Amino acid sequence: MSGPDLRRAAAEVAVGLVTPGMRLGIGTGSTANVFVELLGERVRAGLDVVGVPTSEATRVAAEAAGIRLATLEEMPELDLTIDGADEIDAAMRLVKGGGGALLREKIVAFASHRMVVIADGAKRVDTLGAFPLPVEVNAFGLGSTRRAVAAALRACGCTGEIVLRARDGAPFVTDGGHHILDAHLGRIPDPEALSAALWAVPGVVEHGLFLGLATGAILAEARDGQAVVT
Ligand code: ABF
Repeated sequence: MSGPDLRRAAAEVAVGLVTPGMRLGIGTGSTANVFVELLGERVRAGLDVVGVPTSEATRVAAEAAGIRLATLEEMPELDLTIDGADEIDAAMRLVKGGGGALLREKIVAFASHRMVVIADGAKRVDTLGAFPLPVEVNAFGLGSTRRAVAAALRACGCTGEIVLRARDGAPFVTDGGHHILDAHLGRIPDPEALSAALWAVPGVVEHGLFLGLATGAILAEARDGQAVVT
């Protein structure tokens, strides 16, 4: 049972949560892309929903799938968001942002009555932090912000390398025009404290700790060659 099979199994269950007339937040990443594909099939078969994409990449994919889209300005309250994650713990606290869409993902999740994570069961962790924590920062004063982020991490008992995310040899630029610092922490003993400490740093736009946002999770794992979804 491969990763793509598991992602599809989780996405298939998530599509089953979608009912006619729903206002949907549509996530970003490889699992969310499968959800978009499957939702597009339901839409082309007559399902009437409206989606708000969490990234330009998802907007393009959803448009190609024939899914009717709106902006959060047009539709500020959503019924359900389906999105991936990089890590999820037992309290459904998440690390997200590996795909660089964390700002819009968090705004959309916050605007939703329900947020359901879809992922390969391998994303389940006991303690967050093995996946580098993305911190979205304003390009202005980047060097100073990076020092302040490092101090905030240390104050929360976190240490590790902070890497400016790059793509094609240049700093990665998010849909919102910002950069991302990836903090290789190993473990995050107190996500709530770290979230607050990062938000206190001027120049930090958002970070990849999603706390108190996920209301459900659909995780697919391989057992005896079959995908088991929990
Ligand atoms: C997105 O899903 C990102 O926040 C995250 O990096 C990504 C990971 O999921 P997948 O493994 O499905 O690509 O929401």
